[in-house]
Amino acid sequence: MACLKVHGSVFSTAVLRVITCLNEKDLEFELVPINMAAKEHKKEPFISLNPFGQVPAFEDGDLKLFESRAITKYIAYEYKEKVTQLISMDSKKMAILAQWLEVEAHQYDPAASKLTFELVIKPLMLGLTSDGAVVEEYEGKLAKVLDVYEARLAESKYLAGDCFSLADLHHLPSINYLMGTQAKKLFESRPHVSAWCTDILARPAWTKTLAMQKKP
Ligand SMILES: N[C@@H](CCC(=O)N[C@@H](CS)C(=O)NCC(=O)O)C(=O)O
Repeated sequence: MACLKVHGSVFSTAVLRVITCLNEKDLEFELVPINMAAKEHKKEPFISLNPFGQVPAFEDGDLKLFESRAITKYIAYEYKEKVTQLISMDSKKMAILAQWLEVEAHQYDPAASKLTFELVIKPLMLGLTSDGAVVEEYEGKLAKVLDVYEARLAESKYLAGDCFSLADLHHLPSINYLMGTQAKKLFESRPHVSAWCTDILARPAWTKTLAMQKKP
């Protein structure tokens, strides 16, 4: 039995972020499924792992964590020697990487998550209708963020520099969902953003993560 455990649903963007990081590191882990429709994430035993009642929760032996970005940072440092290097040991390079981690969390994700909810979760998972006004508002917000990304990616292959890093990885779940919606135009109309999306979505670790959604 693997000592690394991820508790959550493979349809959650935050859970997919953690699983992709584990796959980049080629680490074995156990997925402990949480039935969100049955509100298992709001009850014991899950609530003892994350008192905020949100997936994912993570265990590495005695260490118990929640918040997907904290979990991926832990994995990237703890298993830094394994396979893909997702962080930098150089303080200046790490500062740039950390800057783009913050951009993803505080500039990109609020717009991308709202659009994922309106365009994917509401119509496909909850059987609800998307709110057109909200979609228009958040497409505008995401477009502004992606204008900054387009300029950055014109000078640098990946967000933090020449190599794929945690800063790129954190975007994968929402980009993947949004590419199946009308919001894909925001990514595809910006050539450098489009090339970056194609590149990171083709990573074997991401393919392996997506395959977990197809398992019965
Ligand atoms: N900042 C948290 C967000 C986690 C989060 O929003 N999880 C969602 C699924 S993607 C969830 O559990 N939603 C159910 C709820 O909030 O009740 C993280 O990155 O782990």
